[in-house]
Amino acid sequence: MKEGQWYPGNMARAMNHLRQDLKVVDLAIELLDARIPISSHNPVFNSLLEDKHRIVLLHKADRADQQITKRWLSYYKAKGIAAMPFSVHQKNYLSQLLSYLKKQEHNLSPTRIKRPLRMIIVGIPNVGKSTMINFFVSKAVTKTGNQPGVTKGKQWIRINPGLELLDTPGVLWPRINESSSSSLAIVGAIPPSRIDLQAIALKFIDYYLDNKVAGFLTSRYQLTTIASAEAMFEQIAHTQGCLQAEGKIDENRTASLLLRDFQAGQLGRVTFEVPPAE
Ligand SMILES: Nc1nc2c(ncn2[C@@H]2O[C@H](COP(=O)(O)OP(=O)(O)OP(=O)(O)O)[C@@H](O)[C@H]2O)c(=O)[nH]1
Ligand SMILES: [Mg+2]
Repeated sequence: MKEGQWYPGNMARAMNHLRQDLKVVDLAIELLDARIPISSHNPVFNSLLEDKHRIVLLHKADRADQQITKRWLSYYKAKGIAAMPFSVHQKNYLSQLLSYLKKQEHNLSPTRIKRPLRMIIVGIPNVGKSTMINFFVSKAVTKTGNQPGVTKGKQWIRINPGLELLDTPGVLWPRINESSSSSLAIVGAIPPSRIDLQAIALKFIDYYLDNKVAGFLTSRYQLTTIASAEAMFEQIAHTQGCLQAEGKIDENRTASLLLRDFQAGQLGRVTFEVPPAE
């Protein structure tokens, strides 16, 4: 995959719109994927959100390794960045966020007279921005889906008379390095049509091997041994019947199956990126 290959014009336009929208909001919530907090952070946000009160949510925490999420929270705390875990499958995370917002209300925009607090939700494609907003209001007010690029334009949602949220399209940045692009592909932020599926699937198995969680793969796919990524990939093709007529393995089908199972939460709670050493 070439660097920057999937930075289409519509994303550049979305980024320009974000710049405009930021002028009218009091607070920005950046949704990161709790499994890849490094690769899911859009570096452009650093300058874009510089003057904004920012909260980082480690979203899809229900899919991440709990111990590593705790380490990430300590990391942000040490850096003075407000960060919380989040998941639409755990109500207590929402209460935690709401009570944090309540505490902040008075500090934010003291000049704000009798108008709702305005909050923008930003993040990479498919990280769960629209779903998170629906969870907030307990109904489907925004369109969601397990593919990047579902939200096409901005949408304001009134949560209550005191709070409005702005849903935005997911944005990536122009030159993503190779390691981040694999991570982004694994969690589904980059569409499969734009990636070398098999190469990503092998990297994915390597992650499991490096992080000593390959047991999730052996039990799901009835594998007999933990071996190299290539050997495991081949075994998975066989046990899952991803074969072509002459008995050759169907690499694309095997790779798609792996990524689909991972994205459906069938391959355990795994975090691929740990906080940088202090
Ligand atoms: N496991 C899990 N899945 C989630 C969570 N939140 C969202 N999802 C799933 O993530 C996928 C993407 O959700 P969306 O809300 O459409 O993502 P988005 O960030 O709005 O995506 P774009 O509009 O394309 O930028 C959907 O399949 C959701 O069901 C969560 O907390 N946990
Ligand atoms: Mg969306």
